[in-house]
Amino acid sequence: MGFKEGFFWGGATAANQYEGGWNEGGRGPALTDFTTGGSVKEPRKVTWIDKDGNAHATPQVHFDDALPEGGDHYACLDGYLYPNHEGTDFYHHYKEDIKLFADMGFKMFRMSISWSRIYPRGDEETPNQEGIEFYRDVFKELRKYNIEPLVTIHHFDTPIYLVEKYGDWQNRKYIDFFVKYCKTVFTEYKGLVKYWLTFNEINNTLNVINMFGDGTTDEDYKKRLTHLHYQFVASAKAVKLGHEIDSENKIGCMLAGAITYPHTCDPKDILLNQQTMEENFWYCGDVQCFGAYPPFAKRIWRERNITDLDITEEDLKVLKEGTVDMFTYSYYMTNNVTTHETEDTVQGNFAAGIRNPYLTYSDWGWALDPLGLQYSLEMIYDRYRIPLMVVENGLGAYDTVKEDGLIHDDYRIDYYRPHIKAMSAACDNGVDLIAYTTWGCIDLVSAGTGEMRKRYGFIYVDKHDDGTGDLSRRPKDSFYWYKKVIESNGMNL
Ligand code: BGP
Repeated sequence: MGFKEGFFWGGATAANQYEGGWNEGGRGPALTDFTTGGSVKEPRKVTWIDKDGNAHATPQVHFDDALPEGGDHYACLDGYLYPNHEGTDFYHHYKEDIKLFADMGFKMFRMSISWSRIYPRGDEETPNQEGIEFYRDVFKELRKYNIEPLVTIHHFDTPIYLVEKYGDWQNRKYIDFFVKYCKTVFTEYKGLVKYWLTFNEINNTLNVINMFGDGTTDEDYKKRLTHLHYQFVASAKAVKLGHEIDSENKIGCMLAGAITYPHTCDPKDILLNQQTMEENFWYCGDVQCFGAYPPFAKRIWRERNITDLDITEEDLKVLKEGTVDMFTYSYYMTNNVTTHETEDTVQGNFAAGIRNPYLTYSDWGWALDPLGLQYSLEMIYDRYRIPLMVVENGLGAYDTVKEDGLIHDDYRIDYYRPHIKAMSAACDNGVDLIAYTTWGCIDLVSAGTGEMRKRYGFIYVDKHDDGTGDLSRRPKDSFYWYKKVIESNGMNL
C-alpha cells in the first residue's frame, strides 16, 4: 500500500524566483522582475530600469527609495527591480543543481520556462534561439539522470512589454500570444518534455494576489474574471495543441490549494465554506477538468452584478476540447471561514484570517495542517477522477548555518513527515496520486515576500537579503532525509 511503483518524487521551482540571468541570453524583462506578488514594502536591491522597461547597462542602486505609491504591478513599472530577477541563479548553476537533485534521487523536477526568454517581447514573430537552446540543454541534463521534467509554461511572469502595451491579461490578444509561445515550446521540446502545466496557481487571480485594486468593487472583480477567462481559453487551446503536436504529452492545470474549513458547525458557516470553495477553487478546477463553467458560476456572476463577461460561443467550444489530463495543485495550509464575529485571527503573507485552534502556525503565519492535505486529495479525486499531482508543498523557515558548516533543519523534516503520511493515506483510500514535487527544493526567492530568509530548500544557497552571498550550494540535513524517503518509495520516514 502507499505510493505506487514509479511514483514521481521530486522538487519544484519557478524561473521567476530561481532562474536569474534576467538580462542575459537575449531574455526580455518580465512582470515578475518588477514585483514579488505584492507584499514587499522595501525593495532591497534596485537596478535602474527606465519607463520603457529597458535595463540600463550600469545599474544605479537606490537603496533608500521606497516602493512607489500603491505598490501594485503598474506602479512598479516606474523603475524598480525586485529580488526575483536574480533568483538563485539556476541560469549559471543548472548542471551543479541537477546533479544535486539526482544525488537526492529525484524522479521528477518541476521548473518553469520564462516566457520572455523565448519571446523577449511576447508578440514578435520569431523566438529567441538562445533562450530555446538554454532550456534544451537543461532538459537534456535532466534526462541524463532519468529525471522527468515537469514544466510550467506560465508561472506569474508575463513579458513586461506585453503588460505595458496590452495591459495585463485584460486583452483577448493574449490568447494568441500565449498559444504561439506554447506551440514553440511543445515543438522544440518534443521528446524531451512530456509533462506540462499551463498556468501556475490560476485561481490566485481570484483569491490571493492583489492584481486589480483591492478587488472589492464589482468592476475589479469583473476584471479578474475576464483575466481568468482569457487564461482558461488560452490554456484549453494549449492543451489541444499540445496533444496534436505529441500525443504522448500529459498536460495539467495547476491551482493554489485554497482549501477552507467552516469555523463552526453553524449551517451558515457550512454553506459559506461551500460557496467559498466554489469561488476560490472549484470554479477554476471545473472549467479546466470538465470543460465548461459550473452551474454555480452564474450565482458568482449574479452576486457581483456581472452580466456581460466576454465569453463567446467559440470560447465555450474551445473549453470543451481542451480538458486537462491531470489535476495538480500547491498545498501549504488551510484557512477557516465563518459568518460569526471572531477576534482570534492570524496574520501571515497570503494568509490573514481566522486562527484554527487545532493547528499550529509557521513563522510566516501559515497553518500547518497535514491532514488537510489528505482531505483535499480525497475531495479533489472524488470530483475529477483523473491523476493528481501535489506540485508544491513545503515549509518556509529561517535556516542558519551552524559552526560545523551544516544546516540542521529538523523542523523541515518534521513538517514533511506527516504530509507524506497524509498522502500515503490518501493513496490507500484510492486516490490516484502520481507525483509529489516539494516547493523550493533548493533555496530561492519567496514569491510572497521577495525574501531570501524565507527558505524552503533541501539545498542551501548562500544568498542573503542584503545582497551578500557567493551563491554556493550545500545540502541541509533534510537533503539526506529526503533521499532516504525517495529510496524507500515513501516508507522510510
Ligand atoms: C506559491 C507559488 C510559488 C511559491 C509558493 C510559496 O503561491 O506558486 O511560486 O513561491 O507559493 O510562497 P512564498 O514564496 O510566498 O513563501
